[in-house]
Amino acid sequence: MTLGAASLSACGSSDSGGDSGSGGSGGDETITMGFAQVGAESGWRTANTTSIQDTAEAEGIDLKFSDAQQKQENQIKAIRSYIQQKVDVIAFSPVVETGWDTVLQEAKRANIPVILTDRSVDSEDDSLYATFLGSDFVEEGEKAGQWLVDNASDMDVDGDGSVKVVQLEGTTGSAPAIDREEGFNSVIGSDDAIEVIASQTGDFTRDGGKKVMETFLSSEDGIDVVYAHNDDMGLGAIEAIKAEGLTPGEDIKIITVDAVKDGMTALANGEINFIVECNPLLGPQLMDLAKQVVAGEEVEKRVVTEETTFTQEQAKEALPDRQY
Ligand code: GYE
Repeated sequence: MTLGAASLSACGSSDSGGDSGSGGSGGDETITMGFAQVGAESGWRTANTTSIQDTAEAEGIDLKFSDAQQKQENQIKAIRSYIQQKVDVIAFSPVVETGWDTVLQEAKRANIPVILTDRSVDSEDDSLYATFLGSDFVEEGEKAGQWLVDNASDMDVDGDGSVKVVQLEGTTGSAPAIDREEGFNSVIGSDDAIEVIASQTGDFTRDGGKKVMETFLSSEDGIDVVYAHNDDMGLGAIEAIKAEGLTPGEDIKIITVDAVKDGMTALANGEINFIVECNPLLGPQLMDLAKQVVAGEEVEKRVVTEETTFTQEQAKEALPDRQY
């Protein structure tokens, strides 16, 4: 904690090396942010990127943006280049949870504060970042599991007394894949009839979801439910299910996470059965936090975004006003 405060105030002094040197009062001094994005793997990510870019522009923040194509080494390279360029603040969404300490120590030594956005890191040393802004992925997994438990009798499509689930995991080692699985399992454990019979990564992409689902359909008998860690993989699974001559949402039930427009449309059309929302519009909160951190103000170490869930009926109501 003390270390965190030290790195925040030290950042104020690096800021005074900037153009006006007015000392972080939030006056007319332009803040430069380096943002290392995960990639462009999903509809969620696209909406997240747009939110960050649009808000930076609206707030007059000079944004340096890079897309790591889902590779940790690319993100590390981008962060190192932001350190070299002496940006005022670095923000990034770590593709996987582990392996960040070295580069984060480099940022800390350079007195550049870091804001974790959307995904967190698994590190013993929480002085390596100023704050983490993002969803509670464990809770999202629990919400998905709870809906399945509450609707278990309708989910046993073949009526054999057991609910057989296949899971499409997000990127291996990523916070949302780890936490959404954990949250889901912790809740379905309360119902002996529910069983995860197969689980594999689809890397959060539509194509990945489709390919893994094709494999499941040929290797597993009696699949009742797909639990996909995001909408895109669920949408890919829908294609695979249709190609088998089956009806998604009826012959095989589908639960996903995100609630982006394509997912919500499939939910409203009856092809998906339930979606847990994960809000990608982090730009406004991120830019607020960046201003505070650069000004040397104390911020909460953890800022959780607020989210809901959607049934098919609720998706029909929400769709017309959906921004992404
Ligand atoms: O759910 C998925 C994206 O980290 C919350 O990443 C994000 C996840 C999101 O690829 O669609």
